Amino acid sequence: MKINSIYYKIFTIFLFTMLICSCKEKNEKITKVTKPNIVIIYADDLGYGDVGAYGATEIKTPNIDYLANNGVRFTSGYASSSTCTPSRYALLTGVYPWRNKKAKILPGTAPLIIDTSQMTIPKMLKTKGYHTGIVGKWHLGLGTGYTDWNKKITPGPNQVGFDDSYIMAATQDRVPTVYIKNGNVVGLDPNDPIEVNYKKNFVGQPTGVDNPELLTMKWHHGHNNSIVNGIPRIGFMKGGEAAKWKDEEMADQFLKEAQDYVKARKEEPFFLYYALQQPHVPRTPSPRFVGSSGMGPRGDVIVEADWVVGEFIKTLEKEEVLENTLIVFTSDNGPVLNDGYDDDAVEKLGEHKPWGPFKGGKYSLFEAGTRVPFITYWKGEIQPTVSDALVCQMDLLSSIASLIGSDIRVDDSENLMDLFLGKSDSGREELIIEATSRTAFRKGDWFIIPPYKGLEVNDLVNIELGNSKEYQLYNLKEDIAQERNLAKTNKEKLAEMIASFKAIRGEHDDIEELELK
Ligand code: NG6
Ligand code: CA
Repeated sequence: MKINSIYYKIFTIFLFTMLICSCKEKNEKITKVTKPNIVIIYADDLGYGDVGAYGATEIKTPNIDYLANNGVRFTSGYASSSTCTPSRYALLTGVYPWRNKKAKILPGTAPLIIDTSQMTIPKMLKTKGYHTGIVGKWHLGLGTGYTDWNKKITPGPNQVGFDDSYIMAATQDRVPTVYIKNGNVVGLDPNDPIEVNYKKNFVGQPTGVDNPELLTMKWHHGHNNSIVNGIPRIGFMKGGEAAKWKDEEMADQFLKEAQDYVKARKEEPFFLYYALQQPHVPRTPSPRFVGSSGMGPRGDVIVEADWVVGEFIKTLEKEEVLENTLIVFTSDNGPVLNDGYDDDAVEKLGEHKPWGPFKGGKYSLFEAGTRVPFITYWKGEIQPTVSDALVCQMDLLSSIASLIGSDIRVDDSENLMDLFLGKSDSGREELIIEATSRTAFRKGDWFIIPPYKGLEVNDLVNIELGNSKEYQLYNLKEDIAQERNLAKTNKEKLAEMIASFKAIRGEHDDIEELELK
């Protein structure tokens, strides 16, 4: 009898423990859904057609494909602009880039273009207890006008919402060619100060024009100022020898920083904006990837970027946070082959079509300029889906806010969280896209480009820019390649589109596109 009652007691305690455990699990599940980690992996100049899951057959991107095939693969996912700075501005602030006149391709010396009082994704996340970090390309300006690179560089990412930052200031082809961690140049020798000037060279410093014998990579257009690691850049730089990055190690360096960030912050909800530098010029794959694509450096750095994505996901898995992390993978603008260096991108392209089924590319108002790979992945939460709904990177701010229970919303940024989670198929009704200070408009399946005076084709990069003296009207459902301008035959639709476009954009002057020299 006594023994029986002991057994009975033990059994009751066991039942209780089980009950408590299952409740705890439930609670954890609830926490999981409301406070996932958020990671945005942002490629630079990666085209719609550069990714296997989006139709590439000549180049292999198994890791990005994994995300696409096990998450939501958007076929109408847009960057806000066909160049970098405006797209990044819109991604982080949720505001159309054409509302900010400073949101244009910036030199490395440009001041910060995000107002420090402005809402951003990381700021919004911080109100809900997130830790926030950025690793990779910034290109949104630093400082207030004159930057002393030898002192703390501020304001920058840390003043617009990032707790931790490890960045390159602008682009891989622009000086200063150094990493900046939380406002300080990494590895700077105080006895060898850095000076940067975008207008004139420093006395006695070699340049791409004067010293072709020092070059390991040849410039084609632009890119003939200071030489760093044998590569001629945009802008002049002096000093900072010990701090200069090694181009071939950049992918590994950013990956390591991103992995370290996850390891350091895995206990708290975190946001990581991981801004890859590939496949922007100069294309400098690690020796491990040289020849990996058979397509020359552009293909090789895409293979490298895909590898980086795979390694990063492995880290999330190893640190046991993959199932609690929403990953967004996308690109800041469409593809370009020759963007200023002779690197065989054109010559070794073969059958590969970086622009996918679309017309145009980087700098263009046509679809390939802004329609990019756009993937959301969340292990265990998102079911594999393909969505044709219209979405834009600008929508992430309000959408993520709604996911984590924040009331913060920004007008231009639509809350499409259900769509991002694969639980809805309704997206935006309309979207204005930008390309080097010009704008165009999509509503439903229709797309208009107002008349612009600039070149129709930029011969240097060999890209159709979308300029025409006449209005252009396309039906994207029937004419994905934008070959049939219906402006003259469907005047009613044209008038309707112009009215809807103006209702958002307002009256504005036509601005001529930037000149690539
Ligand atoms: C252009 C550069 C191009 C690239 C681009 C910015 C020249 C001739 N071309 O001005 O190489 O750097 O700016 O690219 O200098 S982006 O992806 O950051 O927008
Ligand atoms: Ca870019």
